[in-house]
Amino acid sequence: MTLSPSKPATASAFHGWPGLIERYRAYLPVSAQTPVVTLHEGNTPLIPAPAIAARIGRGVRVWLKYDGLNPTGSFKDRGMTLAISKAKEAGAAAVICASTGNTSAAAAAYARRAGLRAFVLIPEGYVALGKLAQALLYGAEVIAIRGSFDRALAMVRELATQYPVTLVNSVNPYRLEGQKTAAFEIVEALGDAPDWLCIPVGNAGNITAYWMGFNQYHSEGLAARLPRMMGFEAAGSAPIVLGKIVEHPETLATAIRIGNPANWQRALAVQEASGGAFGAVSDEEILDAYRLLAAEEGIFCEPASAASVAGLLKVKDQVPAEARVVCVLTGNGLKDPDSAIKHAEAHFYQGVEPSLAAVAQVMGF
Ligand code: AN7
Repeated sequence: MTLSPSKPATASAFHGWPGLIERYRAYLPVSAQTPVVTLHEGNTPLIPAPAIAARIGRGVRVWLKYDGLNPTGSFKDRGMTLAISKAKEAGAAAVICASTGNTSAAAAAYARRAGLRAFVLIPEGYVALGKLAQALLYGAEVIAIRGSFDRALAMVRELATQYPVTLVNSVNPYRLEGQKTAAFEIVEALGDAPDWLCIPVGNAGNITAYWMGFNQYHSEGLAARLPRMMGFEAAGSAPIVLGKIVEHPETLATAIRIGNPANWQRALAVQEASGGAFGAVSDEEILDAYRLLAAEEGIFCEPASAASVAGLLKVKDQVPAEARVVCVLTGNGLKDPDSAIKHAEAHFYQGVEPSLAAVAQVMGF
């Protein structure tokens, strides 16, 4: 077998994935003047999930949109490539966000790549280790407040009106414009929209963005149908399900430990328009899905992401026979090593003698 000779490595000969803005330029609010700040995010795999499908039965097929494979390990990169490109185009010198962790990592990476300062406000003690590590190393200016994410978001909204900093939370419309591209990729992979889209909900930006994306492809004639949008909150942080602000949200899924979602009204509009529903999943249900995904599907996501699968399994009897279901896995499991080590039902034998006999004994031989 012969290999074809490699092409010269000039810029014009680049045939790799160009990142979201170049790929979906026709559907995004960019012009030739927009400086494209990209880490070649997007193009994440849609992976079949036979073990989850088997738990539902009745010919239901399930896929996982593994957005934890983005450059900073979460779906936030999709929104941040556009939000930072537009901030740079507008001449901003600094950006700011509140974050439960992933937004801060993405904002830091893209802002620093663009040469901008990145300020991030985080709830002290409630950001997973990997996310904090990223924000620090990417060079964000990290401000941990003795308060909740909701308080941090209220503060950055105010700070962005008083100081020369651009807000890059999901109230920035470019964030959702970028994030809608995940729906485009799903339609391209399946040849149409799925019947159900299951997704974790915190600020409800992503569920809003997916719905925008599915609708845009539908109106362009690129998708024949629209999915039911199924959003899942953590039970201890479930304001949309409860219909009221949660003052002291609690869940081990710290990414979605949010009591007053920024996109609450939009989320209700998505539910109504799609014939969808919101549900709450307990931390125990989240952990069961988290372990199932890793140990039976081979996919390591963070706890908040597993809420989509936990939610699907909770309402599995409502899934129509033969339906095609996509669960969104929003963040990589490596973000939160503490949760993995604490909650794995692992076979972990420590202090074993370095002899064949001792190891064989542990192996059960
Ligand atoms: C892994 O990083 O809000 O419903 O500040 O990190 O669009 O808020 C993260 C949210 C789901 C919820 N999964 O998405 C932040 C932040 C993961 C997340 C969500 C988040 P939205």
